[in-house]
Amino acid sequence: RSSVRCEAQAIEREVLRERGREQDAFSGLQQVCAVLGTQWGDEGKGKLVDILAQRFDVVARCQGGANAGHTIYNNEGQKFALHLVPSGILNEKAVCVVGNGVVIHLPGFFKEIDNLEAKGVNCTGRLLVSDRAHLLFNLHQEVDGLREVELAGQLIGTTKRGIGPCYASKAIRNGIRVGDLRHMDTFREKLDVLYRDAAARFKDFEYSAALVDAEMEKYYKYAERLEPYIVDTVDYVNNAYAEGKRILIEGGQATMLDIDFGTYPFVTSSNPSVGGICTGLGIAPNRLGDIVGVAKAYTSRVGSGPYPTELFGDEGEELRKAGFEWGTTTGRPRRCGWLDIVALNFACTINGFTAINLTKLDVLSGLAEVKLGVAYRTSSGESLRSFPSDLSILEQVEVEYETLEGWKEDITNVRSYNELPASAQRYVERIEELIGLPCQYIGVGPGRDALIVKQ
Ligand code: 2SA
Ligand code: GDP
Ligand code: MG
Repeated sequence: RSSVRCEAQAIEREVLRERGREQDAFSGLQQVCAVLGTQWGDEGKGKLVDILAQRFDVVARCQGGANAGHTIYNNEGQKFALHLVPSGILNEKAVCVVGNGVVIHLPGFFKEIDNLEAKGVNCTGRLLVSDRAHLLFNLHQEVDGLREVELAGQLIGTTKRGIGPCYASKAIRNGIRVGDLRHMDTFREKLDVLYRDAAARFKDFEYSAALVDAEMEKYYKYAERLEPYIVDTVDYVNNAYAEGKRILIEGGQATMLDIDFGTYPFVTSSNPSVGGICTGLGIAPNRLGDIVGVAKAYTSRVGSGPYPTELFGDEGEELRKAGFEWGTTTGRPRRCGWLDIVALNFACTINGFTAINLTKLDVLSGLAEVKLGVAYRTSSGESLRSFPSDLSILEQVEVEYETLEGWKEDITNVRSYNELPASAQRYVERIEELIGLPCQYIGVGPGRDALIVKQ
């Protein structure tokens, strides 16, 4: 039976691929495609998802929450900063799914919907929320802030959106899920447990019955408003798959911020790497087709934690300004540095990328030289083959760089690979050699059309 099913799936893939090839350069993509961050976030995942969404029926988020900030532009150049709503929302035909692995702050979610609708983007009937997703309350955000105060000099530099505390509630099995909004008779009791836990842990956390009551008042209304959005998304997504619909998955954050594989503890509290798709959406691993890793042509990081190829002073500032590297959610300046091949190779190993989207290549224009961090050396001179888990080693590694010639030309209007300056092509091809994967998509500007598809 399973071999018949495999055969049917292979035929289906071939049919879809063929159908796709007739349409455009992107449609060689398989039925299920994921777009994941390879570095420390903000690689430009949102832009690729927005572009690809035009060729997909379902666009789904599987992890993280409103810590994500995905900036996209419509054809008129109007800007949208999305946090919980998937970046497929501008494409009217796509149904957007917020999967079970996402943590949802309802006031923020409704505000995002209201803002979108005010800009003429219809969300009704095309935005679905998993009944299994966990609710993130204001109290989680408050606890996030209190934890950071406590960590003082060693703070994580979180977005203070309550992400860690909400996933902690989930893991400790105190969490309240979207589906619980259908049982308001027991909701107050559950919410009260969360409040009491926070109050027992933090002396500055304010707790009273009146505060819980006030929150309950809001949640009665939220429950009513959310009802039309709530579905069993595991069932929905898998049915869509069975009907041959095309599914695009949008990662939030990135592999180096993964709670298991990132620079722990300076990480987020979810799995932004490939495993998070299976646990956060209920899609089986053998259904994943293309897995596109999004890598900025340099690197950035917002928040604390080791960052071997970081540039300081004027050099870092120059990249920040050229790439407009300020947080989409918090407005914080992002730390900037050279592309880190050791970290990128690590992300390739973990995620099994089928292709890379190299973004913001245009930002490097005008530099006399560009550098690639190709290896790490420890203080004892040992060359490291893999990204170290030990932060005390990582903090002290010396990075070996390869220096390549830069290019002066503005490349923002280039749309075909052959028209890129020769040294920009050499930069891309050297990256491909070092990671053993094609940079199939190359970003040369923030707009939808500013993308080179390498044939
Ligand atoms: P959190 O809030 O618990 O997830 O923070 C933990 C670490 O994860 C980092 N993190 C991010 N890094 C880059 N971009 C993110 N999204 C926003 C954006 C960030 C912003 O798109 O710009 O606006 O500041 C994001 N979300 C989480 C965070 O910096 C911590 O290092
Ligand atoms: P995400 O979190 O990975 O979706 O990335 P963000 O949206 O937080 O940050 C990426 C920023 O770079 C956004 O402001 C995008 O509009 C912008 N961007 C994306 N791709 C490109 C590109 O190829 N060139 C330039 N100059 N900007 C880009
Ligand atoms: Mg971002």
